[in-house]
Amino acid sequence: MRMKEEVLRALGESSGYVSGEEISRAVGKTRTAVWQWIEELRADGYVIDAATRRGYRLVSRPDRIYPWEIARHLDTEFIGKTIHYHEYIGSTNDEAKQVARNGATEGTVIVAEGQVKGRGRRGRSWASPFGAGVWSSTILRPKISPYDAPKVALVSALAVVRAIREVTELDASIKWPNDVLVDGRKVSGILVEMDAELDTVRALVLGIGINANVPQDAFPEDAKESAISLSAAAGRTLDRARLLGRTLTHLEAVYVEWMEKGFDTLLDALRENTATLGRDVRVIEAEGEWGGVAVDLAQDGALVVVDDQGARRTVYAAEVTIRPRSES
Ligand code: BTX
Repeated sequence: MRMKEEVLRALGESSGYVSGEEISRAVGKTRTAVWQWIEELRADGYVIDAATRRGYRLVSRPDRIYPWEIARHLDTEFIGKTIHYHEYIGSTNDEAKQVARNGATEGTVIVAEGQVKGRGRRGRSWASPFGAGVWSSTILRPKISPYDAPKVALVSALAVVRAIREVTELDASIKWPNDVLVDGRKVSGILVEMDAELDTVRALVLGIGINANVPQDAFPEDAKESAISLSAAAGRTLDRARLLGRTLTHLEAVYVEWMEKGFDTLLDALRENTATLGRDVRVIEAEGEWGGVAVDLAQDGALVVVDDQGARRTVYAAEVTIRPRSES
C-alpha cells in the first residue's frame, strides 16, 4: 500500500510526464518495480499514460474512496490513520464492531463502496448504493460513561455539517439527534453503537452515511420525498474521498474539543446548527406520540420541547419529526 501511495505521489505532483527514473529515485526502488506498481495502479482504475523517453503521466483518478485517496484530505492525529477498505460489505458498522473487538486502535475507519445490509436505527435499513456515497464507520474509545454515548451522534452530526459546508458551501444543518439535512431533506444519517459494560464504554462504533452522489431513484420508496444527495442539491458530482477526509478531520477536531474541554463548549455550536430548534415537532416515543415546539438543547444534548399543553419536557431518545411550517 505504501509503495503504491508513493508512486502515486511522485506521479501526482507533476501535471506533466515524470520519467521512470525520477519515480524510481523518489521511491527508492528499481524501474522494474515502479513499472509493476504502475500496472497495479492501472488495475485500480488510475489512467496513466506512458510515452517513450518521457515517462508516465497521471491522466485521471478513479471515483473510488481508496484509503490513500482519503488520506490526501486528512488533517488528523489518529482518526483515519488506519483505514480498512472494502468494495462491497454487509454493513461497515458490523465490520467495525468485529474489528474493535479484535483490539483495533481508536480512530480506525472502515469504508465501503457499497453496503448490501446498510443499517439505520431500530432495525431500519439504509440504502447504500455502490460508488455513490460515503459509507463509513469509525472506532472511538472515549473515556465516558455509557450514559453519555448518545452525545457522540450529535457531535458527529456537527462534524458532518462542517464538512459539507466546507466542501459544497451548501447550508447543512442537524436534525436532532442523528441526521443532517440540506433543503429540509436527509442527506446524512448517523448510527452510533457501543460495546460497553455497566459503567464503561469499551468501544463506540460511529457509522456515518452521506449521500454524496446517490441518484434520486436509488432511494427506497419510503425515502424518495425525504432523502436527497449533495450532488442533487449542489448541481455537481462530489469528490467522495475529499468529503470523507474532511468529515474525519472535522470529527477529530470536535471529538478532541469535547474530550478535553467538555461537552458544554460545543453546545453553542450545536444550537446554532440544529434545524430542529424553533420548529414545531412531533415526538414519537414508545409510550406514545405528542407535539410541541423544540426550544433548546439541554446541557447534556437532550432536546427541550414545550408541548402543546405548555409543559416543558426533555427528550432523550425518541423519533422527532419536524412538522412543516404553515403557509400563512
Ligand atoms: P434512520 O433509522 O434514522 O434512517 C433510516 C430511514 O431513512 C429508512 O427507514 C428510510 O426511510 C430512510 N433512508 C434509507 N436510506 C436512506 C438514504 N440513503 N438517505 C436518506 N434516507 C434514507 C439513520 O438511520 C442512520 C443511518 C446510518 C447509515 C450508516 S452508513 C455506514 C454505517 N453502516 C451502517 O450499516 N449504517 C451506518
